[in-house]
Amino acid sequence: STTPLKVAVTGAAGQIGYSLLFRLASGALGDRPIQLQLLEIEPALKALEGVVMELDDCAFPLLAGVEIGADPTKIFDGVNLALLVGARPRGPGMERGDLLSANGAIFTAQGKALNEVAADDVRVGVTGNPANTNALIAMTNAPDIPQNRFSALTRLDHNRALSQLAAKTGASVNDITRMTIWGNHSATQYPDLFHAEIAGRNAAEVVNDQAWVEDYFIPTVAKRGAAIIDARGASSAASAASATCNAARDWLNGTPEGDWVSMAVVSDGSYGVPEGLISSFPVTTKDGDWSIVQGLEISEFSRGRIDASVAELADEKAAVTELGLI
Ligand code: NAX
Repeated sequence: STTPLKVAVTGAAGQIGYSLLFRLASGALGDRPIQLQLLEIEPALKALEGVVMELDDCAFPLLAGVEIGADPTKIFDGVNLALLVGARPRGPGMERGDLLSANGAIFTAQGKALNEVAADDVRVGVTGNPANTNALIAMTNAPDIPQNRFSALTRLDHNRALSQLAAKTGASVNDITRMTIWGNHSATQYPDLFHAEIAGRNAAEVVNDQAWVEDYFIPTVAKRGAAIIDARGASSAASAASATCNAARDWLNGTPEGDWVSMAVVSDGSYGVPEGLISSFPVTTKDGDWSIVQGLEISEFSRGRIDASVAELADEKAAVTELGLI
């Protein structure tokens, strides 16, 4: 029998968790059995027990076991994949510095625990916001884990961009390849369709409407999270869970020939993004490793957008450095 893939999920009793756990257990990563290791803070453990009861009640054939707890050094023990979803949301009157410190405390501790107890092949995907900077904090606090094992989620933004482009052109999302999200998972992100293709044709040429790209496509994708909060009264959860699964599956199993995905990963200086920042890039994956797609021509328009988002990442890095978190 196949050894189960040991998957940690933090913030497992939260909104995203409520969607994510059931997707993972029903085979979103493939047909290998999985063991779920669920981390929550003490006050949420009772609610998490209820979620585990529901997981049990699904009788998922691939679910080999579930363990829950509030101690990351126990929950992360031997994990092959850690999905860091739980984070401190911005409360009323909270300044950016307060938000970064609150999350810094979470992601320094989790980085250290992963460093100590995770499996040698661990991959760490950060969904909790501010995702790029939380990933940077975890990575920096886990010096024995190779830096390329950390990534922050921009796949939801990527999927949103696919969906908007499909709606505009009448194409199916299945026909769209090579979409890219650059930069930070924030309102400054740059969804880039200039290299995207629709059934093999350049997407920007198919759209042929620069005003739509600038005034509709980019802001709609970048501000979609806020639009969902407005409509639903709660932040995106099912779509975030779905994207978290897509990102993990492709990281572990590889991207299709001729296509790529967006992942926020540590920069090696590609495309002028300062080395060491965790920024979203077009990446291909193979055998559990990613590589940044090279050689794309960046127009002046794209350059300005990428630089603006990367500048925000550099600011966040400076702020967490000043706070002593990295
Ligand atoms: P919820 O507030 O519903 O759930 C978060 C859970 O994390 C809570 O149950 C809380 O108890 C738990 N938690 C807090 N501190 C923890 C710790 N130290 N260890 C373990 N668990 C801890 O939020 P939810 O809607 O599930 O969103 C989770 C995170 O995803 C948020 O930071 C949110 O901003 C972020 N998002 C990221 C997205 C992305 O594309 N990267 C999109 C969706 C979402 O906004």
